[in-house]
Amino acid sequence: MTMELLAPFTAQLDLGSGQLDPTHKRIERRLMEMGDAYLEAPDADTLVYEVFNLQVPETNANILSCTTVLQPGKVGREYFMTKGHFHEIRDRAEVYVGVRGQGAMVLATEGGEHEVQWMQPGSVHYIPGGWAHRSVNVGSEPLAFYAAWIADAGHDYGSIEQRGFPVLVVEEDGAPAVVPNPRYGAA
Ligand code: S6P
Ligand code: ZN
Repeated sequence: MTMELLAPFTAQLDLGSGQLDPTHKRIERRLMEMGDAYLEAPDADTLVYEVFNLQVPETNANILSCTTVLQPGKVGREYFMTKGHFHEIRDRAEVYVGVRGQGAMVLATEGGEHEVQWMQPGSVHYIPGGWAHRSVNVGSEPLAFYAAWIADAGHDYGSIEQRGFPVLVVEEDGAPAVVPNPRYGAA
């Protein structure tokens, strides 16, 4: 079997800003392009998060990775969060490492099982195949984390746009609370 020999590389993760240098590709997500992700309609086109990617060929022999920097803020009672996704190839796993700030990772299976894990600097999270995942900034400073996953995984955003997650992370009396999502499963 022949294999493609790639050049090794090193990037620097800034533990303060969460940015990667060099960044091969940067993505930004603003409130208005997050569709109906929040219960309430956002009233401004605020920057919610940025993703700083290290690109490699998207095969199952490689590992893609990036950092995400998620700003603090809320829409109604819901904290700023990522869109959330399943991997297109469902069994592909992923690892997250908390770098800065305080967060919640909401996980759910297609069968409706769900779990919330708390993210902080140094927390390491294993996301097995079959679990959709969304990150939520429950603190007052940016939430930054590093993620690495099998490079052919792909992203299925449509399933989450249609069904949502079974639970939401909202502010209740000044602290994060996990509550049922009244719209879960609605087409
Ligand atoms: C990729 C990994 C993360 C997210 C990023 C943004 O598999 O889970 O890099 O892509 O945190 O979230 P989302 O849901 O908009 O892709
Ligand atoms: Zn992922």
